[in-house]
Amino acid sequence: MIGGFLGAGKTTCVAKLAEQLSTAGLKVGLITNDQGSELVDTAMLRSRGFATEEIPGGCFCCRFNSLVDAANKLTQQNRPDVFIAEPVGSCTDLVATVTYPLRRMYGGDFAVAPLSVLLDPVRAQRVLGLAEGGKFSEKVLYIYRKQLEEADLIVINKRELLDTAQLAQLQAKLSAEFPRGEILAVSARNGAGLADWFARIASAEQPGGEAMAVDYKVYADGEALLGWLNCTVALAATPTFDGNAVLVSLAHRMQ
Ligand SMILES: Nc1nc2c(ncn2[C@@H]2O[C@H](COP(=O)(O)OP(=O)(O)OP(=O)(O)O)[C@@H](O)[C@H]2O)c(=O)[nH]1
Ligand SMILES: [Mg+2]
Repeated sequence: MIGGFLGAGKTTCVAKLAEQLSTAGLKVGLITNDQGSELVDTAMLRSRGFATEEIPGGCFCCRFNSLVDAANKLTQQNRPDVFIAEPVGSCTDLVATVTYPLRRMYGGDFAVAPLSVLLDPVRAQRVLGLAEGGKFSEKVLYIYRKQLEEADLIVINKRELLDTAQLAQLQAKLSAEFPRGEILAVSARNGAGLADWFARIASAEQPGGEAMAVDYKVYADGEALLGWLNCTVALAATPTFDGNAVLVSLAHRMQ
């Protein structure tokens, strides 16, 4: 499982890991997950030729059966050696809701790799109080911090966005506040650090141990504070236009 908050770079990393495993001769099956349906992540991964199943309409931490169904569908398609699953970016408590039941009910069928939790370093700097900028409300922050608390591997992605001093400061802050997770720094965009991280995932199983305590009332309230927009839009015009410019302008207006 490759988790982490919204926009941390999960899908980008899933595609990179899938590419690397395929090159090494392994068959991969990818599982995407989000609140809506017809997920853009699924379309993106399928367009790159990967066998992909999606679990729409809620996190798979609350829909364990649909996760197993997705794995079974992929098994029928191409018998993957490795499944890579991307949970919804607002999802936490994956050890209790996915790893434990997988082990208990399907222990002989799956070996579960360490849980990676990605983070966007610019957001993390703000959220953890290292830089000025937008912060989360308390209940969303609760989810964000729970994700990091649960991580076996805390993976700082987009590391090229920070200079060396900023990266060291973020690493120190993370290891002080979330001492359980091992901290890695990668860039899915330029490939830095990916080989080490992927080797770590491939060579170990998720350690056992107590599941963390989660207050599901706060968790649910936090999720409810986040907004999702699911829609498909077709734009057409007779004179040609710059699609990127349209998207940038739309994003600025939403912001
Ligand atoms: N600068 C930089 N951007 C990156 C990197 N990795 C991913 N991104 C960008 O971050 C944005 C989000 O990436 P995704 O892979 O879609 O992130 P995600 O975590 O799957 O997002 P959700 O599924 O929506 O939660 C995209 O614009 C990516 O191109 C990186 O290493 N550096
Ligand atoms: Mg994604």
